[in-house]
Amino acid sequence: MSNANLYALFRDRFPNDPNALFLDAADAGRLHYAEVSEQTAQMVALLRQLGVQKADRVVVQVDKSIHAVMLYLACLRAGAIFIPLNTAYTASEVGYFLRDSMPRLFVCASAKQAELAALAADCQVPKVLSMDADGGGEWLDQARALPAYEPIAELDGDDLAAILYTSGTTGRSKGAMLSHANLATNAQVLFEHWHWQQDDVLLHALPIFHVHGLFVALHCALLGGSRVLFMPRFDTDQVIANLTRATVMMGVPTFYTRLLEHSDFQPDLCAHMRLFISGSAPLPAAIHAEFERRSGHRILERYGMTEAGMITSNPVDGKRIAGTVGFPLPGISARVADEQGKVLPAGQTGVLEITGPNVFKGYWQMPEKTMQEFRPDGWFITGDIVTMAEDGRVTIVGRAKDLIISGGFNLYPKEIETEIDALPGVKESAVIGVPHPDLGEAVTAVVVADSTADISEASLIAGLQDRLARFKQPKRVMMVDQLPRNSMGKVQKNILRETYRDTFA
Ligand code: MLC
Ligand code: AMP
Repeated sequence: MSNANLYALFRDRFPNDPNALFLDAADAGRLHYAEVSEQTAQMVALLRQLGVQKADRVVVQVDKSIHAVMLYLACLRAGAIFIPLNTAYTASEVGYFLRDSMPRLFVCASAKQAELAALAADCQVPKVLSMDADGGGEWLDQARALPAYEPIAELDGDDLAAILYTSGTTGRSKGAMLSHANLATNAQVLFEHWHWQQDDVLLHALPIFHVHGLFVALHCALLGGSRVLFMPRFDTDQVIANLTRATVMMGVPTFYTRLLEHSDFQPDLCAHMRLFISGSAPLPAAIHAEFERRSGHRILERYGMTEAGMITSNPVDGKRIAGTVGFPLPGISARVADEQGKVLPAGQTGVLEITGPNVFKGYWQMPEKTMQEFRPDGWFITGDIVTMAEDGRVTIVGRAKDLIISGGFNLYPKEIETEIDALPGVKESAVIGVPHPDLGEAVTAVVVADSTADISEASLIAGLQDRLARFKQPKRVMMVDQLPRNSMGKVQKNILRETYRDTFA
């Protein structure tokens, strides 16, 4: 039987040409495909020296860089489980992930090492090494000093490749366990479905700690042996300056909104682009139309989630309809059901349920939680409210989960409410997503203070600094005397959303 290690699949597709470029990070360096094998083999040697074995977890919180991509590929190659963390997470958030995942190794930026190494020791993590985007840090120094370890770990498709944390309705983040086969099958389907070509050049401005930037974008390029214009973050000027060198761009809707706001964004920049892809959050139909007017391209919108990779996509050849997320990808079955799980006829609104080789292996050490999210017949309940037309085209109309999507990052109000409620002087709070022209939705907190407390919007936001990553902190806090509740005592968030809908207009 052939090796199901995802790295082996990529390696088989690397171009033979020794000059074939993989990552082009401009001033931050370039990496050829020929160098990937050598660099990852040295990193595998270091993983082995550190005692990282198959199925051991490696938690990584580092800035986006070529080296970070090599570390990811090295973990795949060694059969270790890669756990990327958002670089914005505070130490207290990182502590939760270390305790929960019990890694053998934690790799972090030098600037944070002193603080995080103490925390990691507290969490019984045996090894902490630093790695910096500019090539500094212990990880690279030590790896470069070692002879390469060439073998690729022999794995089964069900062996885990990564755990990606996704927040939950209860406020506790859950680690979605993704196998080598989950990632490989999804990558191959996207590669075919989006007609990926070897000479495609991908403009990559997404973070690499999420499904979108790490798997969807990089895996397509790796399967094609293609070149990637690898940017540290989304910077509108930089993206515009590089568009004429690219053929494919993947982004969250905020990328497209920001491009349209820039007066230099003109059709000639997009003349040889093949595909603009959007996902992770709803793309407003008005942006879709305006983008077509300004660029001549109809954005291809697709839909997915951490637990399942990509689920549906508009077609490359057929109609790309604004406001819809297209059809279930090949090999993935989808149905729409009511809350009890009764399957509904075409056209009716309900929760999307799916099954397929892309669906994850469950939440790390949360068997009950995993069971709740699957139907007895094995279908996964996405929590997205959709309609599916006769021909299978899916339109997302809402969410059954209390979730905010801000600039493509998912946030669960419960986690933010828990932190706000713990602040002195707060009686209770409700956190909602309010329409925002740049981010899609912006986190907004509605807070009731204790009768004697002297608290303000500014003092509350200041109180959250060390507790929540910046992107989770409310952009506005509204002080009220009481929260609207229904007869069951449940806070009526729909009323709050209506009341504050124009806050960022
Ligand atoms: C940054 N900030 C955010 C934010 N990003 N606040 C809310 N939501 C966000 N998404 C904070 C910053 O810390 C800063 O705080 C302030 O907001 C303004 O920052 P900015 O300079 O405007 O932000 P920027 O760095 O440009 O980032 C915005 C962004 C970025 C949209 C480019 O967030 C981004 O790249 N998002 C992509 C997320 C993504 O990859 N999602 C995929 C998930 S996978 P201050 O106050 O300190 O200045 C998934 C599955 C699927 O969902 O289907 O793909
Ligand atoms: P995450 O938990 O970060 O993986 O985000 C997954 C969620 O993002 C999905 O369950 C959807 O609610 C949302 N999402 C992803 N893509 C789209 C899209 N194209 N349109 C609307 N929502 C989307």
